[in-house]
Amino acid sequence: MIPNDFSTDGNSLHHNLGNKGSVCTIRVGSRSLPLYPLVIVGLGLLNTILLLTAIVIGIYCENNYLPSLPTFLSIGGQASEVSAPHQITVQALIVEVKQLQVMQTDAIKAQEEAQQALKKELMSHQQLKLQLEQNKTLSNNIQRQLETLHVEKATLQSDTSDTEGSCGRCLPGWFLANTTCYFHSKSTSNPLKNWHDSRADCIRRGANLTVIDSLEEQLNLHEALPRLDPSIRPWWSKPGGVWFGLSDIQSEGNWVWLNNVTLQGEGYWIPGEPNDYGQREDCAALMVMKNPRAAWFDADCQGEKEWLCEMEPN
Ligand SMILES: *[C@@H]1O[C@H](CO)[C@@H](O)[C@H](O)[C@H]1NC(C)=O
Ligand SMILES: *[C@@H]1O[C@H](CO)[C@@H](O)[C@H](O)[C@H]1NC(C)=O
Ligand SMILES: *[C@@H]1O[C@H](CO)[C@@H](O)[C@H](O)[C@H]1NC(C)=O
Ligand SMILES: *[C@@H]1O[C@H](CO)[C@@H](O)[C@H](O)[C@H]1NC(C)=O
Ligand SMILES: [Ca+2]
Repeated sequence: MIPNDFSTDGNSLHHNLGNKGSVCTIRVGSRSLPLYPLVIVGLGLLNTILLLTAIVIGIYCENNYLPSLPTFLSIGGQASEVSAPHQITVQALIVEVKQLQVMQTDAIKAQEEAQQALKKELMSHQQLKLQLEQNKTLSNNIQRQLETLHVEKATLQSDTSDTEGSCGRCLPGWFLANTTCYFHSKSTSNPLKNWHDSRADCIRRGANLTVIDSLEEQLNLHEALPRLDPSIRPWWSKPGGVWFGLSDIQSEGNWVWLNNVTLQGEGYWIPGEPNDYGQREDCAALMVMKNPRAAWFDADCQGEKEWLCEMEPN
């Protein structure tokens, strides 16, 4: 009878508390969690009180009934009737103590589980924090790299525009104007040459005397030449001007470019030019005048001057 009572009541209570415990475990990190220690302490105290009570009653009962044991043995049925209320009380108390012990164990288990879950949460939270920091650092690094690249790009762009002006796409000693490379023989570093020798020199350099195909080219050259050599002599001084690839050697007054294309339009002659002065001026030279549209004159092809070669860029 007694063991049966123990197991049934104990189980039912265990189930109840188990459910309660699992409910609390699910709500990890909620406000209800800090109540556990109080509950456990309360249960522990109650447990102890009940245990003490049970012991006291037990001792009391034993003392009470030990002397009357012979009576109990001799009388039999009568003794059982007398002892029954006390025995039931003790048994009930023992059962209750056991139930409380089970409850306490369950509560401790639930608390441990909750603590473990909390620890796990904290760990994953910390990991996330770490990852976030790493990502921040990474994105900062990328941002810095991007800025460095922007600076490098700007530097390269300015470098490119610098080299384009000199040796980037043209040979050393040549200069780029718009899309063409030019060589200007400066009187200081090159002896002056007549038109034919100038032409030969350009060919030797893998180029030609300059053919001015458009107003843009004329303007570009006019702008570039003074910057390269501000000391270009006035056209009337001897020997002045710069040979380029235009002549009327084949037929007087019929100005033809080196590529056998006849001069289209008026050209950019200085007023009064070409005048075939002395009837021996069949080659064209250019000057850097105030007006870039009035910069050419004809001169004796045997006269020695600077010259201007042109070549497509690499
Ligand atoms: C960090 O970056 C990775 C990929 O770049 C991403 O999958 C992850 O969610 C990020 N973590 C945080 C905390 O932002
Ligand atoms: C540059 O050259 C191109 C092609 O030769 C020409 O179309 C353009 O007008 C030129 N621009 C200047 C500013 O000279
Ligand atoms: C020189 O001129 C000729 C004739 O116009 C042409 O065929 C040749 O390609 C030119 N050379 C250069 C380097 O421009
Ligand atoms: C130009 O014409 C002359 C004579 O007609 C010829 O000798 C020369 O080869 C031609 N040049 C070009 C580049 O076509
Ligand atoms: Ca040209």
